[in-house]
Amino acid sequence: MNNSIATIMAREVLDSRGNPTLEVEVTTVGGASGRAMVPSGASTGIYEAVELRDGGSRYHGRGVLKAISSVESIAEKLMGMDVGDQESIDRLMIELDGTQNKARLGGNALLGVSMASAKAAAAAEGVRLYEHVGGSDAVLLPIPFFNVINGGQHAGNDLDFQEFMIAPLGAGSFSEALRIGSEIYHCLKGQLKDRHGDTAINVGDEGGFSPPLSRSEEALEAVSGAIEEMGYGGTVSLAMDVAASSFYADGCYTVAGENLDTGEMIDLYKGLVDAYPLVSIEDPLQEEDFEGFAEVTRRVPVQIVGDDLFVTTASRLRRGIELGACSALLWKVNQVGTLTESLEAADIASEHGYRVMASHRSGDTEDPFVADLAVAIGCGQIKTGAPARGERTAKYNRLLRIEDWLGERARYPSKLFD
Ligand code: 2PG
Ligand code: MG
Repeated sequence: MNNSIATIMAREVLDSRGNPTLEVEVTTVGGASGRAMVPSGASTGIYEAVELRDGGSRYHGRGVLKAISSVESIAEKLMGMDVGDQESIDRLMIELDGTQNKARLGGNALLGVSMASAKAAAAAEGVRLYEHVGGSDAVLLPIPFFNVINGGQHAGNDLDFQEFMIAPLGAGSFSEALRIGSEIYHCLKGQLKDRHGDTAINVGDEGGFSPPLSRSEEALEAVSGAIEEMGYGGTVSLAMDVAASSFYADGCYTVAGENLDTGEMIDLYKGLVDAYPLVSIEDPLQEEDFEGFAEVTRRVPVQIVGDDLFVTTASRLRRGIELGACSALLWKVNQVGTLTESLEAADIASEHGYRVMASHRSGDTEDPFVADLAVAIGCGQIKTGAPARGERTAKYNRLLRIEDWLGERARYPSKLFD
């Protein structure tokens, strides 16, 4: 079959928040095709690849017609390349862009082409995306971290911390983990409604509830209550994404109305880790504070995940590794812009004993590519929102399918946190 790229086209579609985003389709001369949709963050790190948006009044300035033009100019250069040569495709796009942060062509344009090419290559080979990227070793399903209470920039309540997650570490399989997550989610819904009234079960951007709480202890208490009621005490652990840059200014963090310095934030985390079965805390401090992250990693005995700190970028990750900042990388392909660069970051992390947690974005789409990629890199952890709302369940349902397809070869990493 002729796997040369024949066409690349892009269109503007909507993401889960109702904002425009890019969809890209790549076809080969031999007739294979791949289509990918680009997700979009809200609590974006300042060092992330730039999302090219149009400005002006159309779609409140969020249109992506400029990014479509970028795809058109990229397309001219990629014509005839072998769709299976991901690295050459990605490197050529990086060169064409020529900036540090993809500001000229747009990280969204590059990601759309990169992922659509990967899918077309999988189709050309007659395999699924996880097999194409991960090969026959790709058998490890990830532990799902379900974001069941939303706060921060993802919800309209007073919680400063962004995500309160449940992780069924003690499940025997991915499908069992998903069932447990769903049962707890619905139990939590009932409890929040009973305690705080009907509006407490409104949901935030990632499908988690957005109850009228303001302190992280209250959120952790609520989630623990649902875990207990369902009898999953020994099976399910807790995790948070603090997204601390979103409430940091001028040297202090404003948490539940109080101003805290870095030392007080670390004390707060130590207290929470003592009181609740937390296993993972993401972005506990603001995105510039590598030294502070190293101190949290030394003093707080749970997995410390770098998201806005690392932005899935090799150079920032290497700096963190040198300083001992974090013990895990949050892995978002669109933060860096191409599949090749994100795979490189995941490799660096693993080589240095850092764990990797694959992640969706708060503005996501029905494209489940992150589910395949999590299995492909065998990272053993994924966060992709609540076990509810179509753009979130698209990923979890895809993982169910992958588990089925793998059959007896499928593995679930229940020992990852032992
Ligand atoms: C995060 C993400 C995803 P956003 O901070 O980890 O949960 O949010 O996509 O808004 O950056
Ligand atoms: Mg985050």
